[in-house]
Amino acid sequence: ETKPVSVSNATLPKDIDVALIMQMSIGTFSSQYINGVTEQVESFGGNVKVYNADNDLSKMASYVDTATTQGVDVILIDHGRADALKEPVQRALDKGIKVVAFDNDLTNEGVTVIDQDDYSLAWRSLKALAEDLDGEGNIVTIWVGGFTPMERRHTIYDAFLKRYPGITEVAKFGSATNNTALDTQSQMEAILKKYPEGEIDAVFAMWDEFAKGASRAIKQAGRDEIAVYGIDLSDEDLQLMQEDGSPWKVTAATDPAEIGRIQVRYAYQKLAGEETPSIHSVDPYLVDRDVLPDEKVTMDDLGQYVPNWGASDAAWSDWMKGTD
Ligand code: SR1
Repeated sequence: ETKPVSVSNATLPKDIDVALIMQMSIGTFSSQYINGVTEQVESFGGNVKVYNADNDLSKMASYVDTATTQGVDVILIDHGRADALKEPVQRALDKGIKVVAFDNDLTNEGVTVIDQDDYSLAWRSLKALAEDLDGEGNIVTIWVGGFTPMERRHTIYDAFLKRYPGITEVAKFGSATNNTALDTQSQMEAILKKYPEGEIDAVFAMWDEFAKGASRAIKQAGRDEIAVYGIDLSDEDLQLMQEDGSPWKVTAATDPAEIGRIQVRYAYQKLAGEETPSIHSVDPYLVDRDVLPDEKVTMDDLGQYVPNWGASDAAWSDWMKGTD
């Protein structure tokens, strides 16, 4: 049994245990997101245990039950789908555990679900692509189904193809594997052989692991007529975008570490008995390589070049800032 402890005017359980249950942990988005979660929990006091379900939804569901049986205070869920998770999540809620989810379609009452406004993410990147092509050209699209954010991005992609009838999809592929970037690179190499110079104008990559693989294949093949329009951003992605002759021109993104921090803040607001919303969409920004300086930048410096980029003021309570 944990005893309550006062943090300024907020009363929280003592020794807060947080279970972060992830559908998968692939690539730099996931690692920066985990850093954000860990850093925010540690700053408030608490311990995080990370469970990686290796893309197995039934394993993910049983991790939720394991955390519930262990009596953690908070369960944070990353990806996953309601069809697999709604029942174990309800068991956690019934036991009084606070649940905050990211990137899924859970609707259990009491759960806050945050996302990156995937419609907006996809539209911003696609609109830049359409304008750069002046509404006409051939594109390759890299996407994988079955993930809530990907399905939402695809809804906008369908609308985009209707809105810009002069833009034609010549190829589409993608899969989430343990080596997504590398596997994408090999598949993109095959596509480049199939469609010689002049037959592809741009690539729309709906995940940074896809954008990395496509960019490396295009650069190695010397196909500098092809530009990549992506989604997501990490320190590694920024380096790639800033390389000389990088095909990766534009990306639409939020800061994955900040997503993790917001998710934790909502959980701690719940622990403190505060009101929290059912949904929260974090606003994404468009990052064009042209706004970046010659010297290397990191995610922490990006606010100097992308207006409004940086720490969000979402889900902050006065007690968290020590101002109540
Ligand atoms: C397979 S889903 C990958 C996406 O999850 C997060 O929403 C990131 O934005 C990434 O693109």
